[in-house]
Amino acid sequence: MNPFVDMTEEVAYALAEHLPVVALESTIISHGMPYPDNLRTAEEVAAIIREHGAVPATTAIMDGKIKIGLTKEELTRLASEKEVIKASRKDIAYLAASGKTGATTVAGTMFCAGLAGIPIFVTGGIGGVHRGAESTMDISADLEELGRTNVAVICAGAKSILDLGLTMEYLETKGVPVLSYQTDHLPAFFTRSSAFSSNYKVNDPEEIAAVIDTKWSLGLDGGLVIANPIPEHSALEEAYMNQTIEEALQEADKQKVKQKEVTPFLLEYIHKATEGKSLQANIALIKSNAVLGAQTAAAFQKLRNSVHSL
Ligand code: PSU
Ligand code: MN
Repeated sequence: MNPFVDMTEEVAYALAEHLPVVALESTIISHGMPYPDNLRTAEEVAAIIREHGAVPATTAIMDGKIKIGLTKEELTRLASEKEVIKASRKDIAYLAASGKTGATTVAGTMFCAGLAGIPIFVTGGIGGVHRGAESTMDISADLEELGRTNVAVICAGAKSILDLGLTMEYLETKGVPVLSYQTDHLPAFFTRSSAFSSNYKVNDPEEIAAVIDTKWSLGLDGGLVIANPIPEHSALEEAYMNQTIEEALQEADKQKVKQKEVTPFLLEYIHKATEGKSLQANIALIKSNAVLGAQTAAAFQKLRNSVHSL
């Protein structure tokens, strides 16, 4: 095992025994939701994953160690401390070398999960190509990571703070399949559909597991996006959300928000402007993703175990 990696016993045991494991990110805790909702949600998501037969493994860099699985104390630190660094691929080496602490984004978590050998990862929404990226070049490192690291990401699509059309183009260029769960549409995080279609509709966890397994068996390296629409009763009104997102983008422009601050700024603005409605939606969709993620991890592990026992 890599000397920088520090895995909990629970996760190490599950991996050694070929039991289903689900990786979870920590930027959603430190930068995606306010305290204490973030801590409560992280714990509830972990509980849902356990109830559905998989072991949750939240990743982060803590005091220079790449953590695979967090204790309650570590989760609480990430959820409540103000100055936690948002850790994407580019941040990991510095944080590990200097003994610092950071919460991993989708890109950061995919890297850590790949290092630990965890193929399935659950989150809320992925980063993507920002609106206006043709002049700002603001394209999330999440997309590059999806192009290179063998981890399947279960999410609720991407928020329309992004340019969803350009995000789909970029994923296509990188060879990343976008599968949508029980729908042909690309879900847009707060809403169950968008103006875009996914690449393929998938209907159950076994079908998802088969695509993942086949991809990697063929040597088609890189990730997959599995987009699970937000539960119907938690979805928000599209026109209302689009207007709020417009305001958020204008405010970010006015305040000249740049680089890694852009996404957290927009998320916080939307949270405040919707008086918590966006937070409730966020919590509902990540719990729903946790169910599908645990089921997919179980189906994928079953496939892999049956091959190994031949
Ligand atoms: N989108 C969300 N919620 C989030 C994020 C994105 O709806 O919490 C976080 C994730 O950690 C994602 C990161 O990986 O923001 C993307 O940041 P950036 O756009 O700076 O790459
Ligand atoms: Mn960016």
